[in-house]
Amino acid sequence: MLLATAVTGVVFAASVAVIGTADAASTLGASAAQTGRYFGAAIAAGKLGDATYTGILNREFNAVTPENEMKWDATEPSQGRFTYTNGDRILNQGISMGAKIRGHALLWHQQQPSWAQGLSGSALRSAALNHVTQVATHYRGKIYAWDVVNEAFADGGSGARRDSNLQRTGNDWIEAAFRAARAADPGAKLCYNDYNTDGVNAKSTGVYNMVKDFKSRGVPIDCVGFQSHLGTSIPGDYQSNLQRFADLGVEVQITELDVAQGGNQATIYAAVTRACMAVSRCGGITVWGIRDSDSWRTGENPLLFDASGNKKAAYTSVLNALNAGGPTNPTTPPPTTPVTSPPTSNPPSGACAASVSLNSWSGGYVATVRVTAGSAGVNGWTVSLPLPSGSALTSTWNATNTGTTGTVTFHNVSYNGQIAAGGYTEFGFQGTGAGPTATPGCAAG
Ligand code: G2I
Repeated sequence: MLLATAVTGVVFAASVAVIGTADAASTLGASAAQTGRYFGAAIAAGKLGDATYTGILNREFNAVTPENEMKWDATEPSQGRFTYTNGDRILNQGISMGAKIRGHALLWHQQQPSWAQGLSGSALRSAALNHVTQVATHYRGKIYAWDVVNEAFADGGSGARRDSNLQRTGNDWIEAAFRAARAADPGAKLCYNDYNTDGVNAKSTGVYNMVKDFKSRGVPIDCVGFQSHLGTSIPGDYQSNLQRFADLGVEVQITELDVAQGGNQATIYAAVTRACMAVSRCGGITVWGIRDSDSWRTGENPLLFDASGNKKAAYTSVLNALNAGGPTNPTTPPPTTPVTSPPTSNPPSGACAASVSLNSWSGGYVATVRVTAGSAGVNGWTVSLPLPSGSALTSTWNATNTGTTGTVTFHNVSYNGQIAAGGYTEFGFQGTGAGPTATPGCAAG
């Protein structure tokens, strides 16, 4: 049986001339790596002291996702105050393993801090984009792929967006988030992630249409995550659904795999793995926890290791499917747009100076403005900046703006008006058309 599988793999590899080696590896990560893929797990900072847990983690996986630690409620518990302690624990665990780190999740209607739940309209839009910018900047250069937006589509047959406070800020909130994420970390792949999109259905088609639209308009999206929280069956068109997204030019990833324990668990795990292996643009698979006892699906025993850390039948079926090989993942890095950093001049005492960094694309830009205090520090500041003709400001974070075209002025918000002598703060805005090229004026007070 094993021999027959190996022979089939060789014939297949030879016929398509992109080779996934059929040499057997003995761990999930090493086996996935043979075809340029990763095999990851969602992990919890609170469990990193558990030797059985970290033993399996270090041995088996070459990617990690924070189960909760990089979510909005964890990273910005009060507005403008960012806490990265637990997120950094996950990051450092991943770095110590040489693993890819999937960031999860910048914007989601769940697990929002209560202050954000209480916002709406432009205040929420600005807060959300600021959150994306700040968190993606903190982890800049370290994240393989970000779930920029999670679960924004409705269940059922509508194929429409889910109602949420974020959706009520305007249908363009998702593309604004992707643009802000690209500006903050041009090296991370930017993903849209959802559940119940694992086969061809109204919901996955809604996502498909959004991705197609984004690709046609140059909105920066690199990948789509299929959570794959599965019950006792797998959609018959699971692989063809992955393929139709891949054909749009995005990487596809299985991001939160777990499967109810029942007669079919090992078979379903193998089918998911084979589907990813068969789609060259499928970058990898992440299971949502390590042992059954670590799962959010209490009592369903949906993972690859039992509560004692022993490998289950599902583990073996996944490993065999990985070792059977498949077309190699091309692992293309996302396109990056250069960020220009103009020189900052030293402002005089009691005054301030401002400089702009731009990240532009065809039809729009994100600007980051640095406000630097002179040798006396400032208590309050106003920046004025002429926008080129045809440019219009669409959102601002960490400042309030007056006007959206022509010369726009920006004033500090409550938490960033005071800047110590020689120190600086930054605010940002997004606009349509060409970005500003003039040097901004800055007035203190
Ligand atoms: O719900 C399963 C997953 C669906 N897709 C997005 C994922 O981010 C989501 O993960 C789960 C975590 O596995 C749970 O651990 O998201 C839940 C929140 O919606 C997480 O549960 C929360 C509990 O609700 C909190 O009470 C608890 O404080 O976990 C927190 C940390 O343990």
